[in-house]
Amino acid sequence: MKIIKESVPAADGFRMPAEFEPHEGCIMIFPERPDSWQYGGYAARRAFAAVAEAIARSEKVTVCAGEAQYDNARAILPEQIRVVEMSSNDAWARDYAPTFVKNAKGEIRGIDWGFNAWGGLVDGLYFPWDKDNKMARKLCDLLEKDVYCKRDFILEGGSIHVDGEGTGMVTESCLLSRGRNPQMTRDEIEDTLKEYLNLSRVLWLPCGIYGDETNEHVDNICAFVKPGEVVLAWTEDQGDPQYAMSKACLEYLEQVTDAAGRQLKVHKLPLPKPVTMTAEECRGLDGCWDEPTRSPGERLAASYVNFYISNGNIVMPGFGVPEDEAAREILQGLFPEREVIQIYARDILIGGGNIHCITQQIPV
Ligand code: KQY
Repeated sequence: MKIIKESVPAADGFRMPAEFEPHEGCIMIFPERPDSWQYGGYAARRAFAAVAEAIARSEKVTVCAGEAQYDNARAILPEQIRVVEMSSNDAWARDYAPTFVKNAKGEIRGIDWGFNAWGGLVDGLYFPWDKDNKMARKLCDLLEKDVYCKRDFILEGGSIHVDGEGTGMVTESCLLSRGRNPQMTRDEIEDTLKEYLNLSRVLWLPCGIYGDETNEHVDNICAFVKPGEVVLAWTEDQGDPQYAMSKACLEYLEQVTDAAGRQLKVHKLPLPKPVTMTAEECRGLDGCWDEPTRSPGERLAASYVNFYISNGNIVMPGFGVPEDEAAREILQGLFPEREVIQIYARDILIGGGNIHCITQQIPV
């Protein structure tokens, strides 16, 4: 594995493909930390395993497991899933597995961004994050891909979406947050995204999902379903603080064009009614000195937009609520060629993200 520091992907002819382009496979990490996952992570591991199994129906899945969970992972995951022992601080593959870029010859390289647990010592979510920060390079080594070193720029994979045709999408609340790259201007951040992902236009949504502790990653509020079309998390409840947030995003999306000059078609994807932590769930979480914890009644950042596009399926969350079915039908209509698989994902949501956050695609 070569570590590339002297050039950038766009200059070398590499671009980040859209998630709906073909995949070689998907990377996941097995959850275990007891302050993120209730009751020692038992239910979370079952939910992750269901996601891995659904994705493995149409692409190769690699699950990284720490030493303590390796045997369990190997025992409960189907045999076609590759399990490798790799240490991490938590289980958010989207955010610290490599972002992959591809050139016209079909060569794939990784990008190793800096990771500081969603805001470092300003408003990060745990300390330390050193093992997570090494995963991108370790995975590129495992997959025999050269890797661009961009550790001086803090970025998580969940904070970017691309259409594969030169358009990127981020949120201002996240990319301009004080805990990430406060020394950079908005233009400098945008130029970095353009150079590394090979974009000609970056769309800056103002915000994301209410209460999303990542400073509102884009992957929880809005996603491309094809070039020129997005799904946006939506609520009609004007009494919900999310209403103004989704409306601000809609108004922004209605007045921009993408890299190809298209006006975006926006599909609204209704959110579930607020999903909140129970006292029983809170009792199941270990504490972590000086770090935020959950409290009974706390609203979680539940959104159906946090789905994964695999080669053959859409793997989306369900929350065991009546709104699940309408959301499934909308996504099925938007992706007629891929069967939608809905997985009960409350135990992933409790950790602070969802199915998109725990997966990272490797393009073909
Ligand atoms: O990408 C994500 N949504 C990760 C959230 C991490 C939360 C840590 N508890």
